Amino acid sequence: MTDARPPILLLGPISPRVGERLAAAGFPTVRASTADPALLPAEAASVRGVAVHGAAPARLMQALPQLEIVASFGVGYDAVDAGHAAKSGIVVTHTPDVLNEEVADTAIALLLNTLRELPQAETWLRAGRWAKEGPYRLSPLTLRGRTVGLYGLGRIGMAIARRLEAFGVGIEYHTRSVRAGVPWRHHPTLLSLARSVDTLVVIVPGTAETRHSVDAEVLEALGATGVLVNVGRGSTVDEAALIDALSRGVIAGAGLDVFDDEPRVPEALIALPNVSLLPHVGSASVATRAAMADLVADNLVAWFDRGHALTPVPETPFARKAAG
Ligand code: NAP
Ligand code: 8YV
Repeated sequence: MTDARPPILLLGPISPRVGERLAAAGFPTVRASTADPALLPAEAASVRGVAVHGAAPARLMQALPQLEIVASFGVGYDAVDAGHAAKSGIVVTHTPDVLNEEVADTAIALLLNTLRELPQAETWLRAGRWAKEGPYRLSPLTLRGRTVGLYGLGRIGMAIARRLEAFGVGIEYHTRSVRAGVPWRHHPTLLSLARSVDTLVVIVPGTAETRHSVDAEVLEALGATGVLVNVGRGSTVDEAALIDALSRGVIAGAGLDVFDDEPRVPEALIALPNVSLLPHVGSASVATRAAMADLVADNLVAWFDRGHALTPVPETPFARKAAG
């Protein structure tokens, strides 16, 4: 199935490793900084594959007449129009599994930072306040005795749950379908989960169904000692409702790695003392990002060499038609 290597478009701030891997495999590459069709290079007409970090909307795919595959950097592909790709016979790939453990580590770190105020304690030391004023305050919150509700129990949710088991806390979860072979209590609704736990960890994809599903009612159900951690997508949480709940003591704290309008984070959120905020670093180690870059490149190579992608998204389970 190997034929002349087609040009691949590298789109957005994608890891240089993707381009290096493709060049080593003999693929010519062209670059574009955004998905704006007006800014595509002249070679766009012959591009058959895209490697993208960020958005790949329908208008981009429509502007690439020979496009066969969009290889997205990241497991969440909410910024890629997979519905349009499916209708157009274009395969979309993502990078599942290779980042599970890194993101789960980040989720646990964020949970502990939020509860135990560890970033604030370090700032206290660095500012010389330990020596001048004495120890940092005792954290009002602790992980001890908590029950954690996982909103999402897929690849990453399972890696988080396995870690939480070792921490000796209660675990319950909400997903649309019951996950076989796990001992934890399933809740058929998010509200039922929130009523039952005091700590909610969000690790669902950003979809129309999950959008703003963590709303005022869910936050209120967590209660006054409640803590929210979001490592999924910012769109899942109603940020205005969260800021209101944190400001009024409806819940006790929140740890957020993802936001509704990244990289813009509301000043009202930054100003709150009871939040721990990270700039979407769930998978952001050199090693894990390299594994993600390799999977992006491997998907493109497998598609053009062997006629099938390694990790297509469920909407586009296609094999490649013989090149015409
Ligand atoms: P996954 O294996 O597909 O798991 C998704 C889980 O969410 C499943 O348990 C699924 O169960 C559940 N789910 C999906 N839609 C739902 C809904 N409407 N209501 C309730 N549950 C729902 O995905 P993953 O690999 O674990 O990744 C999850 C997400 O994490 C990604 O899509 C991405 O957005 C985010 N992420 C963030 C970072 C970061 O840096 N912060 C890094 C990697 C990934 P059911 O299908 O049974 O409902
Ligand atoms: C990446 C992620 O940081 O894989 C995902 O879904 O959110 C992260 O691993 C992101 O895709 C690229 O910035």
